[in-house]
Amino acid sequence: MGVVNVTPDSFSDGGVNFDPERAAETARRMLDDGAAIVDIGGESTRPGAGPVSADEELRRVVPVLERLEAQVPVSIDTSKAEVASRALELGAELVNDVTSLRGDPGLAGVVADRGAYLCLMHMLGEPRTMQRDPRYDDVVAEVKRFLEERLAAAVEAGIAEDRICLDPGIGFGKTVEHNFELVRRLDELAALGRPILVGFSRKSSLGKLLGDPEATTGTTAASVGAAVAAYERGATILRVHDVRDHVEALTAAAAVLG
Ligand code: HH2
Repeated sequence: MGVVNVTPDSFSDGGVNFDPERAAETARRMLDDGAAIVDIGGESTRPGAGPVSADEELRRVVPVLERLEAQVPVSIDTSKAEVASRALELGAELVNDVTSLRGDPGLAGVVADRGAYLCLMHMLGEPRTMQRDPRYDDVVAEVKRFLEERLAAAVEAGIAEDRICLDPGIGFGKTVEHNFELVRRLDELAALGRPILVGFSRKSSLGKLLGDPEATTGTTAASVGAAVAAYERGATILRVHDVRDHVEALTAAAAVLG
């Protein structure tokens, strides 16, 4: 899954794809580079980020979706029913909701009515405050319990279980060690029976691991290392910014692992 942030302020690619023409070009290039789907988002959820209105989010993503003319497999990274609804009309097939249907009471109905795919992600708190001293007794057990409960709520709301994937939410209310432990024990989340999505790409834990305690991003090489490890532990969808590097590495890893 290639990441296209149509935002001025995303943590690693803020501003790069803010222009709709440029964003559409990036999305097409990611497909050429081997992405199966591109995740288009109009709201940054980086630590400290504040919310964006539905009107502003629509102003950002609709021109990109229009340019792609439903010719590219698209995931819409949004928590808002109104944005998801318009994106699905314009050809998106998956709704990637970092709030796991807790942000907008109308979103579950939109996903259910349209028969869209859905990603449910774990987040502790909200982006504005989530990195202030996150604590768990057992991070994997708690994330698993949360995802199990949100999966049940989504199914209860009429969304077909076989359309749902789950995501531990790397960096969303977690320390460096929490993030690595979640990938190390990913098999426990995979035991929920749904495909697992992991988004470690460029995240600050990778920069911190490599010795910079103030890092806000990680390198491509470190991202690829984390993605290959996640794949080996059972991840089936890797959400990444540098598509070609990841596709090459994962192709080699798949050949070795068989
Ligand atoms: N991470 C980000 C955004 N959306 N969605 C899922 N399912 N999983 C993730 O790990 C995830 C996500 C944050 O990364 P990015 O989109 O690059 O940055 P920003 O939120 O600043 O736009």
